[in-house]
Amino acid sequence: MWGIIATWRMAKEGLDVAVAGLQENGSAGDAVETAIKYVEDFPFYKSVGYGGLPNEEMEVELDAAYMDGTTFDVGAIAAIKDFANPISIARSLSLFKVNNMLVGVGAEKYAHRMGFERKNMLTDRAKIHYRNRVKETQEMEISPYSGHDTVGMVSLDCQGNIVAGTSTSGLFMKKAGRVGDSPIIGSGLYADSHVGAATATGLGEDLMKGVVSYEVVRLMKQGMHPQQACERVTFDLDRELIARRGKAGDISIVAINKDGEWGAAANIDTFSFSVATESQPVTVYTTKRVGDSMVHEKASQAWLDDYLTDRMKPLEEK
Ligand code: SD4
Repeated sequence: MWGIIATWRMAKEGLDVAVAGLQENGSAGDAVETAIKYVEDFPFYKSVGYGGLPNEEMEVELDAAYMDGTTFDVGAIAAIKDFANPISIARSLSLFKVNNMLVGVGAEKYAHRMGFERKNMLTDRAKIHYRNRVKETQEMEISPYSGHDTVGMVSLDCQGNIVAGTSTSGLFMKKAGRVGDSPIIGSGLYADSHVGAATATGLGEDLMKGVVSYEVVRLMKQGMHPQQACERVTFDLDRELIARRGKAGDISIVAINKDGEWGAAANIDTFSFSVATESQPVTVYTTKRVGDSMVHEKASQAWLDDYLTDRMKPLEEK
């Protein structure tokens, strides 16, 4: 039995490649790294890797993490600049006994020493987005923060190993040095091969308040189905945040368990996710909350195409 589920439609093409490996008895670790690298390399996704939107100072700072649910090895990097594949750097850090999470200059020194590919991650398109946003915030007093497409992925392989990974450029226009939930074990991701794994996307500052990925795995350990666990954690945190703080940021979570069952939930109407298992080809769903549960709908080919067309359309300077 194998399976893989990831946040957003943008993971689809990466999953296509990863699934070929899983079908051939490949490892969940390789599946997650391969698929996330694919997303990192694609220049039109604005919140991951190359083409990711920059911080306030027009610099792209990237966060990524990797967790092996069998050994509990964890590796993470935060606020790293100018490296092509943060997920691979995070995975390599997971193999050490200590120094598993590196930030900023320290992370860059490590990546350089290990021979990871250097790359200027700021694209001309991202610069246009940046300049447009500066104008918009000046003229319309809108919040500068947006960008909500972190790739989070969890996978189960035929050997029963479960792995989780994340990669993001974080929030558009964030402060230099700001780190979200994505590289934080327990918040952005968590994996336990005896149970399952979960990963989140949304407003890191709020996701961290619920340590959501660990919570989902904890509930699955108590016997909850991944779908129910994702719903419970998403809706509970949404409710708590509104009660305590007046509003809740975006929360979206996907999960898989050791039997290859999966789940997804969000407190927003625009969330999509990509999933494949031994009994299901790569499928993209959109999902909406109806009452106290989520209703998943298979995305049509037209929706899938529109998503890409929209992200790849020419961008004009305002
Ligand atoms: C963060 N959670 O840095 C990330 C952003 C995100 O989809 O998920 N974007 O807060």
